[in-house]
Amino acid sequence: MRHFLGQITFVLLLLPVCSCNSAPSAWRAIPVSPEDTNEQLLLKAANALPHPRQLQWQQRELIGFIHFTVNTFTNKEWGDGTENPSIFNPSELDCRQWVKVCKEAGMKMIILTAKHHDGFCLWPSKYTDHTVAGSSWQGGKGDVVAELARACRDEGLELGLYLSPWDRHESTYGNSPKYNQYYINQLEELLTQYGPVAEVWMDGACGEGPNGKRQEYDWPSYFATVRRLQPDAVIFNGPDVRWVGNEAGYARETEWSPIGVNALDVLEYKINPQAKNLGSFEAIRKANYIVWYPAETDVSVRPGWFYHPAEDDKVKSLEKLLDIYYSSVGRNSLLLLNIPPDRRGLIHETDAHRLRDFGKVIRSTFAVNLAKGTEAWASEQRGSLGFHSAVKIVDGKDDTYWATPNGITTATIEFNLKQAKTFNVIMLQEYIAKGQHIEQFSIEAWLGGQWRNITEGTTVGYKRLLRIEPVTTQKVRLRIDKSRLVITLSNFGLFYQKPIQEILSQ
Ligand code: FUL
Repeated sequence: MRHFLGQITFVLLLLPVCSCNSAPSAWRAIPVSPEDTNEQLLLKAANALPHPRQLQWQQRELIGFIHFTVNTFTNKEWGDGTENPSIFNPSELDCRQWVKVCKEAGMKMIILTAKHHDGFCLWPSKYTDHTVAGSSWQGGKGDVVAELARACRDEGLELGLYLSPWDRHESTYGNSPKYNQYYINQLEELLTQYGPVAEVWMDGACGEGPNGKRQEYDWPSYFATVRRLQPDAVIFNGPDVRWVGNEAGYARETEWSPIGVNALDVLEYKINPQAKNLGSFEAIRKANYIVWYPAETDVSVRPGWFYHPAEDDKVKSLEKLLDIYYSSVGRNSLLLLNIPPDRRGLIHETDAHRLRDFGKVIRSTFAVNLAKGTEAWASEQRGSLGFHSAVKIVDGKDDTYWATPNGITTATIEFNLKQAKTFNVIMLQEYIAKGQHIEQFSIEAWLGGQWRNITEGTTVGYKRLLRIEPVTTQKVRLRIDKSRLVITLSNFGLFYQKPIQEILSQ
């Protein structure tokens, strides 16, 4: 994922909003003014809210990425578009095996490279002959997108599609209006023939066409096509979801979803996805608008995005995958983990095994929340009827939450676990339907007759996970030391991750 453009969809209460009617959807952003006081600015950031489709996307947490094309057969990472389609010939392609592997890992969706930069289409697009129809696989009658869509539907997974705008085969590439129409035609095929599509992945890579001209992508029309045909789909590198800024699998320690941007017109609207902090006070002070723009973290289980036999012994270790999970899902991001099928059209045994183990460890770790149903007292709570009391964060429900009254931005909650319990993973979740607010928190345990700090962090957002050395205690205290406008939390969790070998031997 490289060059980056994006824009935002938004819902906002009580504050001035900029609604851009020419944009592909109900699309709102909060204008920032140089006259805003610091308090006004933070209030604006606190009032940035996710669109329902962004909320739904975030709740998927972990999704699978499948890179598969002619590169799998030429052993390349980027094909140049001159490949003969006949080389695409997986001997045992089985999308049900991909789905099984992804499900065992705990994934909720699979995104397939329907077309990568080489321009080869995994479905029989009628706009080019550079497709599976020209391949030897299934005598040219096959359709990988259809097979995966069916397998996902049968197993209850959602489908996402990657359609690379950069196309090194198509002769109209570089002839901007013609190629834009070609790209839209292909989007239309993919978004009308395969049932619901939950995410459209638009890579920002852009090279020169055969005429030596650079292609000017018509992003607004691309986005409008997705909205028209699949209104519930999120667009990656578009209005809904941003790239986290690296391909290593790590979100920032401080990862905000409300961020500052400088322009809303998609052709001008640029953020630096690698910037250290996009949502800090300093970042939004410099911006022209504040928008809800959450991060997706993409990484491959192998060094490459595509399958290469030489990487069979370079599949990431279970410990590394767990570290990535805690540093992406556990840092207010969504993890998009790539598992490339091999030349048989199957996910290699090593990768499949690793993902099964990964799923086992995650399921085992989060099976029992030791804080669930415990006694909890908050120093502050909104209202007197108990709708937002402290127990709401240990009731095991995602749609109930503890909140402080407006303007109360520090608070503590004390939990009595009734008997000493041992935990080494802590989870916090803000109720992000109401925004992302927490800037600093710490956790204390009652140890040796006094409160001792056991860990601390900055942002929380949809989910924050912290791994610590095992602590055994009966009482835990959560301190929210700094927040914007108000505090909300929907869940608090204490978990114990057993030694990995113990989990795997069960
Ligand atoms: C990049 C592409 O160039 C890579 O090949 C891969 O698809 C990655 C996910 O995005 O921009």
